[in-house]
Amino acid sequence: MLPDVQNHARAVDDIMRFIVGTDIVLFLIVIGIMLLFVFKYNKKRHPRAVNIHGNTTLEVVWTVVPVALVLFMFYVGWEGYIQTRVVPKDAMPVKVIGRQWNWSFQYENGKQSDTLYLPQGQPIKCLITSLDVIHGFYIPAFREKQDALPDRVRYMMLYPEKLGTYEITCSMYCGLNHALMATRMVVVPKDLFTKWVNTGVVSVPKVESVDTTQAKGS
Ligand SMILES: [Cu+2]
Repeated sequence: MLPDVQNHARAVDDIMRFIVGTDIVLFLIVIGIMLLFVFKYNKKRHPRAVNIHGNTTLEVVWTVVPVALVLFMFYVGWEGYIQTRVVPKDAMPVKVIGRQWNWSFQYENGKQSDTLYLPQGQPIKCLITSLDVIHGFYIPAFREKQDALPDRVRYMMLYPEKLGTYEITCSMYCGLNHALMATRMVVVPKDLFTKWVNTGVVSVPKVESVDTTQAKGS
């Protein structure tokens, strides 16, 4: 199955929830034990402090548990990351050009656009660069971000599985009008896209739903 953008976004969200959830649980355990010890070992109950030397079980537990947690976080994060790095053979290249202060897109046949129109279900390899300073090509709904560097080309994979309009912004402060450096990505049916990219005369219909932050499963 094509690793669609919903899957990738879900992978990012899942690992985020797992990390925050683990943090909350660990925080509560640490604070809980601290409060318990304040109560249990106060001066009234234990007037004389006693030193404890070595506890192998405890040391094994506090080494193995965090290592397992961190490895698991890495594994899930890596799995999500690799989805965005592997380039399928049928990926369609689209040049993404950042400049102060707008984005433009160039397709295989040379057609240019300031809105990123993409065919649904087609893996897209964005080839990202900049004409001046460093910008950041960022699509929040897809949970994907890649720096646009002058004189260099970086790539980013997109799997637009769901029709809709998505926000594109610049994530790297790049000067006076950085905040205005935004455009849209519009995912349209494949046949409409083919007509648009080849003739340019077919107007792509405005897609109703504006999905700026969420990439919900279909
Ligand atoms: Cu910018």
